[in-house]
Amino acid sequence: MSKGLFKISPGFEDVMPAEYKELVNNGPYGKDLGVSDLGTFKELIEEHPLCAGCAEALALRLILASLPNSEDTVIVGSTGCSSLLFPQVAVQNIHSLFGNQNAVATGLKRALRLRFPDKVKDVLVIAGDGATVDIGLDMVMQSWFRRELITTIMLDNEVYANTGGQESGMSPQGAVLHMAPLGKKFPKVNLPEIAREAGCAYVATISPALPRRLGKVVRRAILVAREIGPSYVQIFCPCPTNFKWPSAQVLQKIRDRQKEGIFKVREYVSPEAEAYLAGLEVVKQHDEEQ
Ligand SMILES: Cc1ncc(C[n+]2csc(CCOP(=O)(O)OP(=O)(O)O)c2C)c(N)n1
Ligand code: SF4
Repeated sequence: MSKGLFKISPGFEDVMPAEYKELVNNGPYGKDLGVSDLGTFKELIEEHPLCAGCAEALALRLILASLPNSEDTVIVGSTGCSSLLFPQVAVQNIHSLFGNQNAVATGLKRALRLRFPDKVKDVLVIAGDGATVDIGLDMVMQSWFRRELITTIMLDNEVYANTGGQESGMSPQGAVLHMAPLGKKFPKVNLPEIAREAGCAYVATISPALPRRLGKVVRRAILVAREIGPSYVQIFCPCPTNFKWPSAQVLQKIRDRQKEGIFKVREYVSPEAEAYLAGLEVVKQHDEEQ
């Protein structure tokens, strides 16, 4: 893949906004970056439409800074708050119909392997909890059963945020939301456990309050999905707008929930994936530097 992935069409150099020119001239391609490098390159245009303090936006920036091979990565998104950000990132991405993301990613990954047999092409799904655990669960699980070599990342904001606050399978029991005024009656779906049982070789839960660990987890998940099997990362990023938290308190709320044991950081690595990762010297070095 050319490092000049995003280009300004000839004749438009003078009229393109300065921040887009910066994205073109200082994107992440061909650099070995990690979350510690955020701020030294341009991964996202400033004026994105997500709310102030949105933990999904933070998680997305950290994911973008952790891709091991950004110029040869395609992200498959789904309808939801995160999809508003995708048109403005410096990575190739596809928008899929709500819930279809793992089916689209499966076809794409297979096609890329046929078209570029000698190249590594990473395919990453990034979708909300509604798209992953509710409407898309069938296709998510079928991709795991078949051991498709893709990474699935759920942005777990614990609500259908983009449509105004319905409860999702990931809303905690008792959660009172804009459109669930009586409180949710059932506990959160344990998707990490389901992912492990369904055949994922690497499963992790993490939050943007732990940026370096998030970077490490995303990197490991993508590397495992190259060779060993599907991987799943669940990022706890509750929605301040729907839970009515002040923007500046989101990370503290996440840390509080971790202290209370409501949110737990977890990592499952299959023995095969463990051996594979241990053999990748370059991963170890990078992880130590972060
Ligand atoms: C096929 C289809 N069904 C329903 C919708 C309506 N819809 C758009 S966004 C959304 C909720 C998204 O929730 P989630 O996946 O949790 O992402 P979030 O917005 O919370 O980040 C729904 C139901 C749609 N756009 N397409
Ligand atoms: S509604 Fe919630 S998840 Fe959506 S952009 Fe706003 S803070 Fe983020």
